[in-house]
Amino acid sequence: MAITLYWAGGSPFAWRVHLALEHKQLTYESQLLHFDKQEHQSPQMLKLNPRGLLPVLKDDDYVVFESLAVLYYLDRKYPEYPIFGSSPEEAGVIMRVICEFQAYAEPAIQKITRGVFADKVAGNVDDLTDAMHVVGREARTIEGRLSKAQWIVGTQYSAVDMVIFPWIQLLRRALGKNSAAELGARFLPMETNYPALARWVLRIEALPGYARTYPPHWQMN
Ligand SMILES: N[C@@H](CCC(=O)N[C@@H](CS)C(=O)NCC(=O)O)C(=O)O
Repeated sequence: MAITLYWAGGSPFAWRVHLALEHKQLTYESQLLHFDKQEHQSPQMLKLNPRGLLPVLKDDDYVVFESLAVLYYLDRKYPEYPIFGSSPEEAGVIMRVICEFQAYAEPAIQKITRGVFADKVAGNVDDLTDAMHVVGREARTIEGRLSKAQWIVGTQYSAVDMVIFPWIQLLRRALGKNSAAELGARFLPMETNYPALARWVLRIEALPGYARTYPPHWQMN
């Protein structure tokens, strides 16, 4: 077995795969690519994923992309430290909560983070405020789950935690910018507004191997 993960720092899709590899204690080669140098669009990468998107995972000769498919592959191929639960019922709930998050929360978070990082808050306040309402509603549901348990579904850290966590980190980073102060006023500080979610973030940050998944350029600022 020789696993290679092609990823980019700060990509929430790549981050979830990184968290899964660490949780499963797999040995893998980490290939950090840089979007600003268009490394994800090189002929070699386009051969692996014609869409030119990251993450891509290669395991010997097998190539898989689309982050959720990668998580699923890893769990089927390396069942130790399962990430899709310990029963069909639990797997169903994990997948359901992932699907709900991807359908309802992810587009809103993406809109907000893109707007903030592109410095386009001022021109899009109404749109971004609407997106924040959606995020608030979804975050309250997750807060409800985490106020009764340590992990989002079941009693173990699972794929649903790995899917949602990077988006929360990205959102916090975006809302922490001065230009987003008003937009983020009901979300930050998370310790006050979403205390169970804040404790869950700390729990994941304390996991072994977490530092290897952390976006390298975030360490600088
Ligand atoms: N649905 C894909 C989304 C992957 C994706 O959008 N990746 C972004 C990084 S967050 C990317 O590679 N963007 C490069 C580009 O758009 O050129 C997945 O789950 O893997």
